Amino acid sequence: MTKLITVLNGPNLNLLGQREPEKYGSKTLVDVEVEVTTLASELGLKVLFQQSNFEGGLVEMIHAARETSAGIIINPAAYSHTSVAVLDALNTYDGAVVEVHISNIHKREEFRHHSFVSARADGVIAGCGTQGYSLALRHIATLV
Ligand code: CA2
Repeated sequence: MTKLITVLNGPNLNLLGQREPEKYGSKTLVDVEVEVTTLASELGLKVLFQQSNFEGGLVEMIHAARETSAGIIINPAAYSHTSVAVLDALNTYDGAVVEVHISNIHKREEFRHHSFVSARADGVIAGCGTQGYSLALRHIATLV
């Protein structure tokens, strides 16, 4: 059976491509979804692409992935730097986890340098723009 990869996006990423293109590029989240879904079919995978502006929403999407998905690609956005709840949810998940940041969080403000999620992630991609999602999918394909 075709394996499913859940791709989760945190707060404000629904505005991708509409503001701050110098930081996050000009592609919308729908553009990224199309790109990742096309690549997934080339790799023999399926993708469920989701976004939430709420911490609890992300936690519930991670719980759902426990039953459905061989891997999670997650850009927790600002919750990367604050959320023990998202980390705890990922720690209940047995599959592969790859964390993505569009920008290079290590080149930005000090408060962005630490991600709680990285303690669980099998891989972390930062600073490769929205292409990071496709890179994450290629990597997760080798893990699942
Ligand atoms: O670089 C990333 O992908 C981030 O996860 C993006 C987060 C930021 O808080 C992290 O430190 C790094 C911010 C997402 C905000 O998304 C926007 C998209 C378009 C316009 C405005 C915000």
